[in-house]
Amino acid sequence: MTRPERRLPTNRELADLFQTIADYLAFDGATVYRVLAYEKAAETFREHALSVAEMARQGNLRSLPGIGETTEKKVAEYLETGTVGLLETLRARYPEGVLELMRLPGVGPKKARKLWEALGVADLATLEVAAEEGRVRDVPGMGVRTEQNLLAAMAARERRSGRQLLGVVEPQAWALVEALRSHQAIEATDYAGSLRRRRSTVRDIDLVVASRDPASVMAFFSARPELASVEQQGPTKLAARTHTELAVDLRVVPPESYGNLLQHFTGSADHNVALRGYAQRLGFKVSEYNVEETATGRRIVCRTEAQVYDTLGLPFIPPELREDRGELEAAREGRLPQLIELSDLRGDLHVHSDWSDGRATIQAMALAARERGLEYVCFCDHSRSLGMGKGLEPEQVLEQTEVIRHAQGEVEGIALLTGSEVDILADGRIDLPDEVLARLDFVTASIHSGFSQPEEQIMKRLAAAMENPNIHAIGHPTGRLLGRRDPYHVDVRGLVELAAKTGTILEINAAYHRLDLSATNARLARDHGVRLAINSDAHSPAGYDLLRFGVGEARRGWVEAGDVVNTLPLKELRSLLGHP
Ligand code: DGT
Ligand code: CA
Ligand code: ZN
Repeated sequence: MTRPERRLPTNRELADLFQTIADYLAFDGATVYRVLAYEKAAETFREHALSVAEMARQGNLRSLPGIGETTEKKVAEYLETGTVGLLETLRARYPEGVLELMRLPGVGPKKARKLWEALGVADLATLEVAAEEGRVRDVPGMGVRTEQNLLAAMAARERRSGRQLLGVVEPQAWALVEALRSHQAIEATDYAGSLRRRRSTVRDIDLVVASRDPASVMAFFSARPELASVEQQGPTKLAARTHTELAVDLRVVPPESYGNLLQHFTGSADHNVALRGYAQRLGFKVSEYNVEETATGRRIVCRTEAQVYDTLGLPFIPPELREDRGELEAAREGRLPQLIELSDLRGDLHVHSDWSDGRATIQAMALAARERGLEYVCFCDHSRSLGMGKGLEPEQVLEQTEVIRHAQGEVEGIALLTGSEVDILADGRIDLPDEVLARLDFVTASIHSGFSQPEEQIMKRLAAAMENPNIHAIGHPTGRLLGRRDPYHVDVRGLVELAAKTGTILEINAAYHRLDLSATNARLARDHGVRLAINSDAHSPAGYDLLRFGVGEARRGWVEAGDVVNTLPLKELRSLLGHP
């Protein structure tokens, strides 16, 4: 963010600078002695009570313990030029993201370097993909164990990193956007960043605004009651924090370059880097302000994002795809997916009622589904092992199917399907007898216990369910709870292959603390020809609102309507399920 002119760097800023140099040197293979010197300086700076920059200006830096001539020179260089040549050299050599790798427990400079060299892993995001795809285990000296430890460490880090759930942040972002839209000097405004890309967790709210009167926008926004504090404010930029501890960044530009700003701040950083590289090869320079034709210096400002891509000869790339996972190539070759939309969903195949742990009656859930424009809904209440007397015994399941048929007689305009979310027990048995399952329209099987079992046992359980001809789908297939619980030990590739072989549907559970399958796993599944279902797992009428999160996650996984069974008209769905 904007830093007031001529402000001296804080001690923390200098400490971070020296720590970064130390980390880079370690990654580069420098001597321990050299790395330690920078680390020691960082530590000293961080803890010193008076301004280190001020001391440096007065020539007193070497009075600090452990600070020698080299450090003194580097600080002077930074004060004078705003950077350090050594650091710039290292930055040119390695992406900064490799340093994140070294901060994972169990990953030192050597391992990080190996991951970078062998797999091109450049940051945590690419490491996560590599580990999820099972490529880390093939690096010499690493194995399945290492791969799992890395995934666990990344999940733990995500929990601590202050990222918040999309579903928690989105309503707050909407409230701010709506407030801005009510301001007469604002011509356009959106949230950008990871929120617009529909990442399941986000770090902050990035807001972009088109206006010819930034001063009045700033005055208006900084006084919003949602903001607990305004941390930095310039003529067109503002950084604030909400009462819920969310950071908010706001940027204002004139309407004619709104497309450039929106594109830039939607990111991801990886997508932007790739796009800039691509543009450069075409003779253009893309920035947050314009697209510049390098040869002529002509600057093209874009009112819309589509114009930014169009200037580069590309079709519009939906925000959910902008992660540098092949979207640029696909765009160039005219094979971007036709991503699924919320309106493509015709039904919901996983909702609960007050027969198990839901809070509303069958009738209420049916009417609410109809209100959302759905054509069918399937009641998948829990089987008996749910406990607390809430799961259904076999005879209750049959009784419920009668009640659903009766309810159907009283509700028009929506088809009510009978189903169950049956437990896959710890020993692989299914919690309801086959003759009961066979009488239901649609059966989802889920794991709700025995999460810490070894992979072999988990896979046996999943296989037992998928091979059962009465079971149509696996619910929340990896069991992850964002920020709270890692997936059970599931071999996702094996799961996907078996789903393809047995024709089992895999669910994208739309609850925003689940989003399971994840985008990466959903993409893997669709690439294997596995059919998906996007289900709300609603426990109340409001629960249908969750579907949009499932659709967002699916879009991030390149999923098209044709991959998702609950986009089918009921008749086609029924014949797919083997109940013509
Ligand atoms: P987050 O906040 O961690 O959930 O993820 P983002 O993607 O919202 O990241 P954020 O808020 O740091 O930055 C918003 C966007 O600004 C980002 O998606 C792309 C752009 N951006 C930020 N830093 C850089 C950068 O170093 N290079 C480029 N090319 N773009 C950047
Ligand atoms: Ca952000
Ligand atoms: Zn469940």
